[in-house]
Amino acid sequence: MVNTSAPIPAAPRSRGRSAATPSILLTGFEPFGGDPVNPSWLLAHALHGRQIAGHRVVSLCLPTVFGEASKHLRAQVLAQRPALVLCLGLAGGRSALSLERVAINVDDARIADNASLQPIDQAVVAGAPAAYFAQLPIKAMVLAMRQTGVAAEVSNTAGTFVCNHVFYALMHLIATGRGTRRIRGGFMHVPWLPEQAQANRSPNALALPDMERGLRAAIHTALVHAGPDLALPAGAIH
Ligand code: PCA
Repeated sequence: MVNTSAPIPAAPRSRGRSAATPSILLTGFEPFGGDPVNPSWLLAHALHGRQIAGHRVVSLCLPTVFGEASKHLRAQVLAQRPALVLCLGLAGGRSALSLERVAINVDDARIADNASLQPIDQAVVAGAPAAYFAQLPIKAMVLAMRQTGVAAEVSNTAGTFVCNHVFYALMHLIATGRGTRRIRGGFMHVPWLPEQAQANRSPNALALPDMERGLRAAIHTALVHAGPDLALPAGAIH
């Protein structure tokens, strides 16, 4: 596993005028599992083309399909060579923006994906490490999100469905790809929108503008935070 306490370098900045503007790849997912919309894509789409800390946001919608999603992500990362990749996904029922700490090498689908695939206990990448930590200052990002007034937390499981699959594939690509080691990557789950929560009889929701405000703060912090992550207690007892 990657050492989570290693200092995280500041994002590389372009020097001369001719250097291309550094970029961020921000992904969301298409709707799945009967939900008519996926707020993860609404959020990513809302930030497409924006500048954050001197970086241009490029947004990409991933299919909620095992294999296909990671293939699309890989192609875009290798073509774009962003400084930061942040993938977003919906976790209906959660009450806060959830920055994921760890991706695990398991696909175990409780429901079928959008191509009717339902892998059970398969490796995301055969023979690869059991897990990778996000390469982001997750505690500093959680604090920055909370300071905008939005509920935010560290999550210690991204599940075993397509989100974890994509997160793991991203971190494996960064760790093993050609010239990809300087790319920082991670994953954030987002709650239902209020109307989705209501339809699912859940009290847990966040409004899109609140999530967008938190997300922008999180991205900004990911880009400007240098050195070790903050030692903020944000773990879980169970
Ligand atoms: N959430 C699912 C997959 C796509 C999405 O937005 C998940 O948490 O795995």
